[in-house]
Amino acid sequence: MDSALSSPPSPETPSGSGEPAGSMYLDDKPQTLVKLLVAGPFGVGKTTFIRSLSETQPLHTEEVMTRTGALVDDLAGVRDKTTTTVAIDFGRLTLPGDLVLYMFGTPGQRRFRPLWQDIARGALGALVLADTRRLADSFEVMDMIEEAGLRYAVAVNSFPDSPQHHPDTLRDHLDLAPETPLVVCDARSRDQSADALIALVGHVLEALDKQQQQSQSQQQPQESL
Ligand SMILES: Nc1nc2c(ncn2[C@@H]2O[C@H](COP(=O)(O)OP(=O)(O)O)[C@@H](O)[C@H]2O)c(=O)[nH]1
Ligand SMILES: [Mg+2]
Repeated sequence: MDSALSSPPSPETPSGSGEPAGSMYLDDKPQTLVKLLVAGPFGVGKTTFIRSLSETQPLHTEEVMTRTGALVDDLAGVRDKTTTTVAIDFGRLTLPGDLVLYMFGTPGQRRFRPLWQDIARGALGALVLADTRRLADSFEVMDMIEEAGLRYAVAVNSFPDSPQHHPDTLRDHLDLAPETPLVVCDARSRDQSADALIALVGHVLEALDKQQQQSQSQQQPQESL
């Protein structure tokens, strides 16, 4: 799988040095650019996921969590977390076939809803991260995604003390439509994260294909008049 992906930036590559560093710059050839969201509740692994996959130095705005923040952001199951995402993560991944994915990590907290709606504009789909210790925490962001009419896939992140469930049980709990992909991954693993994102991209492309076929078959009778 890894060979299918372009390499992540080498740790020695200075960011912002002005040099064309590895795959930092896109080729001049025609490419399809796709905007995707990586969404989910606080501490579920969004920043980790984008860091694992991005071929460019990922951008992220994250703040050291204050005592006040600890009261607002639910720390259940994420006790060791000392930072909180107050805005977005951003990364880029090029897939074979010149598909360039722009990944936007979006906050799952209710108070960031207006920001979420702005970031969601123009996105083709979303990967929802979930943790089996607190699956319900992903419902809110799934609702926002459905309201926005975005296709999505769910990636259940494996944490050491997360209970494991059969995929059918997880689908049931999350109330997923049969066509919505569900994968289990460790966001720290590049390969597993790539598989999750590829499941989403496949799902989104298939849906777009169907839409295109439908609109073509609706247009055909009119054209023959
Ligand atoms: N075991 C395990 N730890 C993870 C995974 N994803 C993230 N983490 C850890 O969980 C913590 C929170 O992750 P982070 O990416 O900051 O969450 P975010 O708030 O959704 O951006 C970090 O300490 C990560 O190293 C995973 O899939 N498995
Ligand atoms: Mg984060």
